Amino acid sequence: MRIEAGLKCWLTLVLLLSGHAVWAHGERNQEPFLRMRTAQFYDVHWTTEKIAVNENVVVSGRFRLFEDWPANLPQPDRVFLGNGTPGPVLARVESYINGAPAIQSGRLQLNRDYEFKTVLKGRIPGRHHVHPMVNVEGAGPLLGPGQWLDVTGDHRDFKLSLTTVDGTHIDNLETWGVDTVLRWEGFWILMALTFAGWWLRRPLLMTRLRALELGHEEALITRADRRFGAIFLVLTVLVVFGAATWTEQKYPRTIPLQAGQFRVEPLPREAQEIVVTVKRATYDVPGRSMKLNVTIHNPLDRPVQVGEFMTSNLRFVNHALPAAMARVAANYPADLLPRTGLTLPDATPIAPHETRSMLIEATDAVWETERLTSLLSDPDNRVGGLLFFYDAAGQRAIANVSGAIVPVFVGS
Ligand SMILES: [Cu+2]
Repeated sequence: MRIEAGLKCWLTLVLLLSGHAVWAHGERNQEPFLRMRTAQFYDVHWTTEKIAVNENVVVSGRFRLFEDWPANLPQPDRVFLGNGTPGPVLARVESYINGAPAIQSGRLQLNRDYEFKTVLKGRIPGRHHVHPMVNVEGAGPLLGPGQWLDVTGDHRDFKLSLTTVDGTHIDNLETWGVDTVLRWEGFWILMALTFAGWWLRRPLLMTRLRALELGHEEALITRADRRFGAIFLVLTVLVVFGAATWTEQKYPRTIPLQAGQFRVEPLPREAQEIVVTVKRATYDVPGRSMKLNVTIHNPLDRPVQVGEFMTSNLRFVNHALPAAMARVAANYPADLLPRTGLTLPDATPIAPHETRSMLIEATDAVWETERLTSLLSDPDNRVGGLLFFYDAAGQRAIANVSGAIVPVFVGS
């Protein structure tokens, strides 16, 4: 009783101290190198923030597998498109990479972009944080940005209906065939208990050991035991064979689970890409500010401006650039949009073919709240992200940014 009361007290305290953001599900605990230098998600869009059980939400967008992929992680040779939610609260009914079904896993390429789309169906009511996610074999789940989704209704109404390739209509995949499975499980458990029971009803262990020591092991197995064993063996084989034949007849057309991999071409590359070289990157610990000293080469025939720095799903947007602001949807998760955005001491457009050294500052407490400052104690000490540029017509170009980062502990 006292323990229970104590627990309740602690829980209440934790609830009181926590904002709603604490209801996330561990994405902030991933090491910064996993979040900054693997899958860079952008243009992520959720069709709605509220659905009922059985209704769909579509999560779509793009991701780039970062060029400066951490050396300690396996390459993306087997990648699976999933969704990051707290448990099976949504059923993924469709998934695509570059328009091709992504039911299987497949190999993707580094430094290339992919377009994804997942259709998720409400299953368990509640308020859930929904992320797009790619799973890379050996590297684990790599999460995109998370959006809150309200699922209303009753879990008991959930239905996953489909029609198989041979025309069989399955009313609810959640319960389909479960009776048969339970019946067979029950049958085999009964068989096992009967077999074990036959032997267990005898005197055990010490008595048998004594008989063995005296050389009377023949007396331990009677004629009845042998007959029972033989009948049991024949019965087991007959049941297995009979059941297989019955199943074969009931479901004449079955397709084995597909163990192959899908193949998909990445999105086409830009003919000419803006090159960003990090000369010096520092993180000002007291000022909570990341400062990137970069050299930018613009190979295009039109001037461009820096519009956004994106890392670890955080979007530092240049508020002074309308083209960049236009890319931020009104319902985009506010916790991923640092309020001050991107600070550029020199924001003048970079002329065609110009190479410019410039300072890019991303200042916000979010570095702490998102626990990205632990990057400074990562053994490889590297920062990574994407820099988005826009020309006068609002056309976008994306560049990789990566380099070593040094902490600065004394404020300037
Ligand atoms: Cu989340």
